[in-house]
Amino acid sequence: MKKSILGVMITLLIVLSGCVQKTPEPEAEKDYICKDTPLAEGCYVPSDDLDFISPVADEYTISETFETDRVNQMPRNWLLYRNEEYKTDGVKATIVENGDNRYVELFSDGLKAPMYPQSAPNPTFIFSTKFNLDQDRKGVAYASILLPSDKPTDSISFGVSTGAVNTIQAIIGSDLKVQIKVGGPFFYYSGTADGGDIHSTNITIQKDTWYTFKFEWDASTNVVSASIQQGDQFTALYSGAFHISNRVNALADGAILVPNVFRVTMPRNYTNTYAYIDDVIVERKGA
Ligand SMILES: [Ca+2]
Repeated sequence: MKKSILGVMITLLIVLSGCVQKTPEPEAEKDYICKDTPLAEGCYVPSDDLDFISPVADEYTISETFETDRVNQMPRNWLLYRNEEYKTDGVKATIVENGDNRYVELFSDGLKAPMYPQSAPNPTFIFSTKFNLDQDRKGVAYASILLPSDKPTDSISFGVSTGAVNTIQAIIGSDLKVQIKVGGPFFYYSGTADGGDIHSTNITIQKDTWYTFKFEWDASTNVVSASIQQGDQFTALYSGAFHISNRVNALADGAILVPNVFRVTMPRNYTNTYAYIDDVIVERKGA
């Protein structure tokens, strides 16, 4: 028995020493050289990807149906503004589920607002997600909105803000009438006497009903427009020329300095407002 254990140990020792001896010297030398010069020739496999830096930011669109977001959570691709003055639940954007559809419940207490720009009527509720169509400078955005009858509602605005066409948005007031606002600053007010232009429409919405709005912009034709879906058709609410804000958001050579966002806002009006949003889609326009 003892002999056999001894035999196994001796065999193991021979095998182990064999392994150590088998390590080739040149490999060890190469490892050492590359440790100090990892980018030297022969120390890495060159890849074209390492040298490529795109000269322009990639364009990307939005396709938010919220079906893969978690119920009771904030939708993951969106930002909701708040600062330390806001109450914990002063603004909320929460995924809710009704049947097999998920969408976002929006809430604003209307009490606080961003501190800047100072003495401006900044909104309390600012909910946004980014896209980028800066090369195309045209696109189509959709969003569906519902105002509930069983919870308080007041005023809500939603639409796109891009470098090429400052802003176009729909405003639904406490009277449920739809207005279209073109231009204006990134939030409500730029401090440059450019508050945007508000156009009334003959549309009044009803509560507890989903409405789909469409916003289009096209720098090549200098047209920006908004419409609302009625049945299978979209009814025009506004169509006009591009509005270029006083605020510098693009350079003369076309370079765009501000992000493209789809944005929902609610004013600082000391009023609780609930609203629901679904199917926020930004697509390329035409071919
Ligand atoms: Ca949905």
